[in-house]
Amino acid sequence: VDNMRTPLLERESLTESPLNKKILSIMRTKKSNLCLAIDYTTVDEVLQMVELAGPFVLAIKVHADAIVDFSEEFTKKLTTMANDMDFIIFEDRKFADTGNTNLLQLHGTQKIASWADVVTVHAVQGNDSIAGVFRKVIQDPAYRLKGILLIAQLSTKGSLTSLNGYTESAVEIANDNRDVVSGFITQTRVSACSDLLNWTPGVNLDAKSDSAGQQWRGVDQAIEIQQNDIVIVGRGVTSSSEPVQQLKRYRQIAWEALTKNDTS
Ligand code: 6AU
Repeated sequence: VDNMRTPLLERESLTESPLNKKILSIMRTKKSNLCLAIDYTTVDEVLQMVELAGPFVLAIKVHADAIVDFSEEFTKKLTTMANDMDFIIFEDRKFADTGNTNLLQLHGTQKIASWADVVTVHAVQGNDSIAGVFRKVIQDPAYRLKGILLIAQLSTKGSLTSLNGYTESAVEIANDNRDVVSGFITQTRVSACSDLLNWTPGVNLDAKSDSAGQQWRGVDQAIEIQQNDIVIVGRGVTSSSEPVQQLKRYRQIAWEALTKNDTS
């Protein structure tokens, strides 16, 4: 397998995106390309896990709308922890509507633009409903949001993202909006461009699937064979009785896989 990845140090110095510069710098400093998906439903559980995971991860991913007691106090704590422990805050909102509605949701009850560094956006609604709206927010220093991840491929069984041309069209939207799109959510690396980061969910070292459509594979497959940059791990850590042990395990295996041929 050809290594499509440029060395991390080179990527960091080449990128014009402040968000990607920060991501690549944290990766190298913490030796971590691990994003933890914390899909717990209460603020206390989420924050307790953030406290444990902070030192080991590049990013913490949440689903704000799954947290039953979500509040502004929660996001204040989360941003303080992110600043102190040096990680990226990733809200997995998966925006998928008209540009006007995307904007309303970005500034709605959860005020996502104010506390998330990066959000997921589906490609399905097309370029004009994505680029302008997110660009306006990203360029406004009043907000924390600094980039979006376009969903190029989903991990789920039977996903429609594998229909002819879908993924390629998502990559085209990214190429046309490099100041807005920081990277992709994908299964297999979709772009050799060094400044588009490939984040991949569907990673678990001990299980292959849940009973609700999720498909998992190991880190070797995700990083070495499919050439992604960052692994997103959820229940492999969060359902374990020894999460810190699992955090160390995933972080080490993923980092070794990423930096195997990287001499920077
Ligand atoms: O390891 P898991 O299955 O416990 O968690 C995976 C996390 C979940 C999903 O909402 C999310 O990754 N995810 C995504 C994202 C990040 O957008 C896309 C996808 O294709 N599959 C997937 O699992 O929080």
